[in-house]
Amino acid sequence: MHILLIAPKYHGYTYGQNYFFNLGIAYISAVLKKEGHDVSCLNTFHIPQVPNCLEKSILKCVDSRGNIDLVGISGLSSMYAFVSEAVAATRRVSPESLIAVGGNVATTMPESIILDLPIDYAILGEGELPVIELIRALESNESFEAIQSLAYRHGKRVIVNQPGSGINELDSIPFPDFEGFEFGEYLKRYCSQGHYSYIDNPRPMPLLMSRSCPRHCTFCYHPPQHKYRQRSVLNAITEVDYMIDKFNINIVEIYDEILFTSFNRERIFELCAYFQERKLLWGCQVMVDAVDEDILMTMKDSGCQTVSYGIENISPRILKSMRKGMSLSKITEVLETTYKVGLDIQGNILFGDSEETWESALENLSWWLANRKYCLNILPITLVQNKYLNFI
Ligand code: B12
Ligand code: SF4
Repeated sequence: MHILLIAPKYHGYTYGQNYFFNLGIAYISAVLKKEGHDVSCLNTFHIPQVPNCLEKSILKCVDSRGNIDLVGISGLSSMYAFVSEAVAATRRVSPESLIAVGGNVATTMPESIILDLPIDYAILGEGELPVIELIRALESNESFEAIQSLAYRHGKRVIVNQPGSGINELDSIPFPDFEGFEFGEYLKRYCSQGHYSYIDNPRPMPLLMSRSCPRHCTFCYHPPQHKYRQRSVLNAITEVDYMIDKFNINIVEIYDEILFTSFNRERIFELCAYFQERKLLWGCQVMVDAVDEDILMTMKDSGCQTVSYGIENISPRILKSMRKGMSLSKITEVLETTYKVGLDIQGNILFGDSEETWESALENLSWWLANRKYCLNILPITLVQNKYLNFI
């Protein structure tokens, strides 16, 4: 089957800037190529901003292939406008192509996206298995009934099948298709800009070591049926070794929501030893209760530059309401230690929890002001349409 995959650019992106590589659709491309499909990829971050640029780029892909059977578009909920534009452009230049939308924009609102946009399918949650099964069903003219995590039109109705649980064995998934989405072009943007000013010729790669999260903070979205799963360290470092050989990468940006937890810390020591040996710089996100001074020093010595913490609030009442499972004393202890060890800190203070009061908001602001040295962001919580939040 001839497939075109479209990686979205996020709102506010200016052509030429560096950006965060879209791993999700690169994983989809890798499994489709492994299955023997003919896959074209369009990385919309690389499209110059000229009139009708998206449509012209899609047309170019369609023309170069003769025809495209299925167009797959990815997006977060915040990228709805982009997805809508990409769907309209696809319908104009290739009216016969089937269109499937994946990513959180589809996962969180499958019915509305199918009813509102002229698309054929929405893929919910992790897309590797459902997209392969969808294509098999299309090729053999079979029904879609048994395909988990698929939503589709049926007359005027939308059928949303049972959600699947994702892939259990993460090591079995092929490495993301970096080349397909012009990874060399992605790297060029980092070399010409000051994002990693402390290093000559920065060449970062994104890496995903786990999927989902063992926690259930109220404001954070995960498809409920996806459990927390981890790749083996060996599998992940094999991917990094490949990227060093292929693209000479020297920075690893770990996209995991939490790289390790208080119950699997041994991984971090293994990983640190590897980063140190390969002289790589790296950064990650963790919860404050997973680290201590020993771990932070090992991380620093191994090339870690930045640790991003899920802090979110300092009021015990709001932390409880958010289900963060953290205490202010642990937060302050870990921030102080991280600062002392010399790691850059990232983190947010969120406003707008359902229990928020003027008093708690002011309490947070005063704390934030008194702790400006940690450079934490202050952000509102944004609500999106999400029926799955009911599960919490
Ligand atoms: C890295 C990251 C970013 C990067 C950009 C990522 C990118 N280029 O896509 C940056 C830092 C820019 C970012 C920004 C934001 N992010 Co963010 N981010 C992540 C993070 C940590 C990892 C993303 C990732 O690589 N996941 C791993 C891949 C494998 O999963 P995936 O992308 O979902 O892809 C799978 C499926 O969705 C599906 N799929 C995806 N695309 C397609 C396409 C097709 C055709 C098919 C069939 C299937 C398919 O299959 C993929 C493989 O299984 C996730 C959390 C997470 N672990 O997912 C949050 C997450 C995606 N972010 C989130 C949010 C809220 C934001 C912000 C809105 C935050 C803010 N308030 O500013 C902004 C939005 C930016 C914008 N302007 O639109 C939410 C999204 C919620 C939602 N409903 O969309 C998440 C899920 C965090 C959370 N748990 O709440 N983010
Ligand atoms: S905020 Fe962080 S710890 Fe909480 S559920 Fe989301 S990823 Fe997990």
